[in-house]
Amino acid sequence: MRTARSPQAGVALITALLVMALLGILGLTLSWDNGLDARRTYTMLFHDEGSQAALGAENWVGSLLRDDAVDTTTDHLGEIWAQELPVLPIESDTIQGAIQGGVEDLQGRFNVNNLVDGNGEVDQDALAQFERLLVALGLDPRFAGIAADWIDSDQNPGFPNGAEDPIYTGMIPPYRSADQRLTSITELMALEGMDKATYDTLAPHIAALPGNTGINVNTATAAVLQSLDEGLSPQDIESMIADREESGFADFQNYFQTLVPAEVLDSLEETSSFFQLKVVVQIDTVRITYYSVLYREPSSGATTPILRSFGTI
Ligand SMILES: [Ca+2]
Ligand SMILES: [Ca+2]
Repeated sequence: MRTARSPQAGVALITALLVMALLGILGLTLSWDNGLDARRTYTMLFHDEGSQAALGAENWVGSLLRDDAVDTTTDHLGEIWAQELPVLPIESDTIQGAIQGGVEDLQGRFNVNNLVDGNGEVDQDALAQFERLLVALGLDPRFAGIAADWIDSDQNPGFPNGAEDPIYTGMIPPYRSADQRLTSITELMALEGMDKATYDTLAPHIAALPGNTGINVNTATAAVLQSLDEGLSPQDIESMIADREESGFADFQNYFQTLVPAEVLDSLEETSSFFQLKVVVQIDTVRITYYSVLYREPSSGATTPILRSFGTI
């Protein structure tokens, strides 16, 4: 004889199934959270390891530059420090990755802080040189006057090209000019009329170094060489670059004597004190880009980082 199942048995079965389902979801959530936690921890660990590797590379480049100062009397693009660092593997029991990078001579560029003298007043020779650099790069030369106003200590707009606070405070959002030397060339993005394309074209040829600095003709970019005098033709620049190849100019003062005015000749050098290191470290999926401006003391060669940044200069 068949007996009817009790309704309580059905409820118990459904409850048991529900409990199983909930336990399943709970288990899945826990393992998902656990996976995320582990990933987060690894990322933090790899970021930390990557930063340490970048600082290690900075230290190594510092000793490379110090040795160079002790061993050589000039700085040129044929030297060891100027070569791109090959991709080096980072290998340990727990970490697999790679590190690569390079050093650039910042005195091969135009120092925008040369636009003002020690009193914060515009240096007319530097202003004219910056205009020539902009023209050499196919850019609007009026940015030279606008940059000079941004850096000079007064609030008198330069003529015909300039911009002081009345221009910037009228913008949305409003801001004010720096009226002091730059620590980063990225500040030029704030100049009146500046756009990304102009900035990107200009950036590889300029630097923001402390105080007034000379230009190293052995490492100067073609556009910076072109900016030394308006009489220089593109052919002159081609021959200059050919003549300095491998070991720099044999006698740069003699070479440039007839090519540039005396005040420009005075600002030329064949050694450098400011370098920019760029290091890229990749560990697992973590990628770190590290920039460091290095100052090398001329006599001892002791090299010190003066500005460090992650991600962008
Ligand atoms: Ca050297
Ligand atoms: Ca000003």
